[in-house]
Amino acid sequence: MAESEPRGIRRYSYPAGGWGALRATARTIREQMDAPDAAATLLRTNKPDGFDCPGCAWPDSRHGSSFQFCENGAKAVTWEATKKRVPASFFTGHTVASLLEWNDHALEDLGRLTEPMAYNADKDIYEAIGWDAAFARIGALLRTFDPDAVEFYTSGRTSNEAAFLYQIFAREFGTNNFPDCSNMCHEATSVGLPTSIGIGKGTVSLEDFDHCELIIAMGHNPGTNHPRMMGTLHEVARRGAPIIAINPLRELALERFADPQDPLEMATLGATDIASNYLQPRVGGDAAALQGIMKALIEMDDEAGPQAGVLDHAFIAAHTNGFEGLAVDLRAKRWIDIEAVSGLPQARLRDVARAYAASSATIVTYGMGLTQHSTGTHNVQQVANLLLLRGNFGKPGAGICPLRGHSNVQGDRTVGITEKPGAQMLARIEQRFGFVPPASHGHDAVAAMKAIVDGRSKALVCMGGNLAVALPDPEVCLPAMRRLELAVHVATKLNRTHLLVGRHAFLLPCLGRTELDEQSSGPQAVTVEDSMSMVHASRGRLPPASGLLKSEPAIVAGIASATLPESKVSWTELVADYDRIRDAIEAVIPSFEAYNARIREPGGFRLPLPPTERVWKTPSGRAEFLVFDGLVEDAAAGDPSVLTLTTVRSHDQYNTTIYGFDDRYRGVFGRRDVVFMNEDDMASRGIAHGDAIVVETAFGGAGERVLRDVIAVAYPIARGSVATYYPEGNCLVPLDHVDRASGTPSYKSVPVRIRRDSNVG
Ligand SMILES: Nc1nc2c(c(=O)[nH]1)N[C@H]1C(S)=C(S)[C@@H](COP(=O)(O)OP(=O)(O)OC[C@H]3O[C@@H](n4cnc5c(=O)[nH]c(N)nc54)[C@H](O)[C@@H]3O)O[C@H]1N2
Ligand SMILES: Nc1nc2c(c(=O)[nH]1)N[C@H]1C(S)=C(S)[C@@H](COP(=O)(O)OP(=O)(O)OC[C@H]3O[C@@H](n4cnc5c(=O)[nH]c(N)nc54)[C@H](O)[C@@H]3O)O[C@H]1N2
Ligand SMILES: [Mo]
Repeated sequence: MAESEPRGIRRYSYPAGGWGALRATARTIREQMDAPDAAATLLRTNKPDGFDCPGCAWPDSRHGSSFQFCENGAKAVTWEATKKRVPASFFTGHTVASLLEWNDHALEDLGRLTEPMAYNADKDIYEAIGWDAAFARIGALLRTFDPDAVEFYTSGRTSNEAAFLYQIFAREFGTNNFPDCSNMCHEATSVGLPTSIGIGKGTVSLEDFDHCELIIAMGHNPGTNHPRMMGTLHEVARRGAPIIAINPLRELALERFADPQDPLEMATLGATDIASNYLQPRVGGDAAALQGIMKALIEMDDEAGPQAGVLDHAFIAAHTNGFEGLAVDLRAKRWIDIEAVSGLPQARLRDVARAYAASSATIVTYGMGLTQHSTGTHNVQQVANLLLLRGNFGKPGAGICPLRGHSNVQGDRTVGITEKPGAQMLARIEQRFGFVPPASHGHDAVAAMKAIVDGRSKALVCMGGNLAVALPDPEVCLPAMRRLELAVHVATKLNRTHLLVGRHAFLLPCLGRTELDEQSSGPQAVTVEDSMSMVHASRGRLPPASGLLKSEPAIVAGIASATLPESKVSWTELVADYDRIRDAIEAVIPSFEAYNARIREPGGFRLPLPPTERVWKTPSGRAEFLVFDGLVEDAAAGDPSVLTLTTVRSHDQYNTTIYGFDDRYRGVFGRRDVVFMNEDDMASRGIAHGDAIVVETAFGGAGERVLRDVIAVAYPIARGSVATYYPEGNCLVPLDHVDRASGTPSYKSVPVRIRRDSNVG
């Protein structure tokens, strides 16, 4: 057994943020950029005349009157604006097979791609190719496939303009196969909330955080993944409004945070307590916890009477359906089951119910900890139920706040990236462009990969991202990618998905957010939509990483013109001036009226959110309480030898982009091969801190999956729960382990058994 602290594992004894964040930023800048360039670039992040930070979708405070420091935003920006380059000659010296031995960090750390490349299967290398030749070859190949055998993936950094052109191209080509990163992320929100409140988006604005009396923060880690949100939480905590964190892991930033924007805290090495109450449910225990809180509320209401105001009966009567059904279901649920499944004692859930009943304006914020479960859609709907019980929609300081992932993942969906298009959008596409778009439903991300695995899909076009690595089940997905006839990747940096070449593969390097996008009518702006439905412009200023880069809209237009010689769309004209693309978006998507005028206003504009006016676009015209019969998420629950594994991001990564090997706030330095475990779960298995362990799935059939070469790290995590990093942990997630309602992979609820690795140590 291991004795003292394992290598690289030590407690981080400072608050989150603070000087540690400033130091880490300085290091990142040193590694990737020259300091003066970095300063000028970072100062233009999220400013009205600057670019939108590619880091996250949290909105900008009053649209950026002053610079907002953000460590992980700085990493995202400098990682894109790096001085490192991958020239075409690099590929001559490295076969694709040899590059596949490299890890995610090393590949991306090579720097920016600089020239279009085409795969030469005879030599197993990528070779430089001119843009026109690349487009011509891609177009000729695409024309040979049945359109429904081609997948068009979008990663959520794509601008509204690029995403819109991309969907128009794919639909004119003839398919609705639009896998996108949102399918792995907030699809449970997009599917769950429309049934509840009539729209699949968050309902709060930043101003609401100035008025809320309580925040319940569930399943997200803002100190790492939405650091600019920490400024907001810090303000809320300082004015004394309670913040209740519900997370199986103790996350430092939710406990204590020093705001680098606060000179006094920085000077005095002070910090602010963020969560006033921290509940650690079992992984996958959220639906049960939410039902426990609601059950307690209903019991309080039953006791105090309807006039006491525990529930907002006037709101319930005027605006909702289904309350009685929910109340009956919750009264019948047994505390003993709720406690067992949530892992939380009744008394703790009652505390939350009391705090909630005392607040007249509550916001619930949530992230992947809620959505990436086989019950993801139900989890989200239980959050909506909780908010509806006290009328927490359509009043200041209240609402639901899903923390979206990529900086424009929400916008991509708004402008038409969807495998299930509505009739209205299709009719408007036909009206505006004069072709008949297909109506039959296409593939989401998991369905697309299944079609590739089965050989039904032959070609894949990726607008950014690292699809094969981001999806579950690399043992199944990676080999399947090698059977593709054609793969086309529009990208800024090299990653493993680009190396899973089939017969034909192309690597098309594009401009990033930070770079000047010059088209024939002059410099262009693109637009993006943040987590709070604000649409605004983003203008890059840096000289492009190479003279050979093209913008994403220009690349879509190039592929489209070459693929569809008879196209009804004037691709060249649209790309010459992005105002024309926005006019076309306005013609197809009704909520964008006066698009070009409105994005010229500083800060942009907000898309309509009917629930904020207590208007419910559901079939009944009311908000719906939705009963979730179940409590238990996975079949193996109840078997004490089975633990539930969740996969999380470290502080030094952006999804599959691994910036570095530290996870400072969780006390991990220079390694990622760790599994966080509860000390009691370790003791009962004879595992010591630092021991090599084997993690094996416990689905109970043939073909269980195994993760080796990892160590156990004792961590304050709920009993019965374990956590490891994404994407390393993806080998434990079967491709069909998904939320049936939304198709979201259940990356955060994998039943596993863990034992000491007897071959090591
Ligand atoms: N720096 C940085 N920023 C990012 C990203 C990044 O990788 N790096 N990714 C972007 C993207 S695409 C996304 S989607 C967001 C992701 O942002 P988050 O949603 O914050 O992402 P995760 O790290 O996956 O995990 C979230 C939290 O969920 C908790 N959790 C795990 N399982 C459960 C559970 O069963 N119940 C509850 N209640 N909590 C649970 C984990 O302990 C963790 O604190 O961030 C975006 N921003
Ligand atoms: N186990 C597990 N798996 C997960 C998750 C999890 O929590 N656990 N989270 C899921 C989630 S929420 C998401 S969103 C997905 C992420 O899935 P993806 O969005 O597919 O993955 P990323 O890692 O964000 O993609 C990184 C690549 O994007 C490219 N890129 C960067 N900037 C640009 C740009 O401006 N333009 C273009 N064209 N390309 C660019 C670079 O080449 C880079 O290598 O992963 C999912 N997978
Ligand atoms: Mo995401």
